[in-house]
Amino acid sequence: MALNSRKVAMVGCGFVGSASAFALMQSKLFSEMVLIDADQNRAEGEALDISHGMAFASPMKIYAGTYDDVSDAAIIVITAGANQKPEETRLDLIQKNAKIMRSIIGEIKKRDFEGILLIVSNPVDILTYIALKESGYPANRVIGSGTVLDTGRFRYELGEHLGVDSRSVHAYIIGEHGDSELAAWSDARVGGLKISDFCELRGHFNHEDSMTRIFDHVKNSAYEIISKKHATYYGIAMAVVRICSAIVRDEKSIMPVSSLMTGEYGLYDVVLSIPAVVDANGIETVVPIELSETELLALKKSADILKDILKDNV
Ligand code: 6V0
Repeated sequence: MALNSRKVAMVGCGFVGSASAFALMQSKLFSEMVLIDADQNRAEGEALDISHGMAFASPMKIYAGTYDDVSDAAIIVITAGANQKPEETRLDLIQKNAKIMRSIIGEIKKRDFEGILLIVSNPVDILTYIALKESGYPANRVIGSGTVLDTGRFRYELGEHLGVDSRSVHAYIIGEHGDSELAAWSDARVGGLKISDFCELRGHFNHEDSMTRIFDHVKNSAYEIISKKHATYYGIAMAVVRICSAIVRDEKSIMPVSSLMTGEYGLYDVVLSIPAVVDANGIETVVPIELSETELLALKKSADILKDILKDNV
């Protein structure tokens, strides 16, 4: 079936799926959106509720559907699966969510789908790897939201600390979207300056301490939000819009989505986040930014943790 570049499908309409669908409706990127959930009532309720906002945005078709409706979609966003409960890590979700991911990919594979799979469910790196292997699609078409959200949180916190627009902060969180992620400090720039130089420009001379505190806060922010409101969804919804925009508009934007490593930093056969050029075909190329020795070791450790889990679960 010919691909409809203005059509998106959302599989999973819980907190993350519905917030993402709501943000996508407002983004005006698509003219058609199909919502699918194991709980059909939930998908129908969300489709109705979100449609009622359309009169204040712009017209599009939003409906609860089935897998028969995904064949011509440009992007299928998968947010289905259990979320973290207080005290749970993302990796604790693997058993439940791997099974759900396999069943969803099984359904998609029965259809003639030629678009991009965007995996959001956690643990996102492991589930993206599973989606890649189960679907048999080329690696450029299977993307995880990875550390795009963490990077957004990082840029926000750095922007607040330094008193600049977070969009002027170029700094990445890379590796696992989870406890072993790391900040690529050596590559971080604000308005072209090294982050340490920008700190000094702002009169912050204890930047080592501040940077440690900011990174820890970013890494642990999902735990903090979940302990306070039981789920996180607005930040990731905006990250989903950002990734979809890069695909739909063929932007060639660079963002740390999770993708299959094929030798970058000596890493193979593992999915994790490093910056990548994202366009209409999904991942155009990964951008192996320069890392310090300590950062490289941390990235390899993150990859080892993910590989150990893959060994036991895939
Ligand atoms: P939720 O609110 O429990 O929603 C999950 C939805 O999935 C429910 O509506 C279920 O009915 C549905 N579902 C379950 N099984 C299936 C199936 N086989 N087919 C279709 N639908 C199904 O969870 P929430 O929306 O909060 O989280 C969803 C996932 O996103 C979790 O794995 C989270 O950990 C993950 N997140 C990922 C983030 C990221 O940065 N990648 C950020 C936040 C949450």
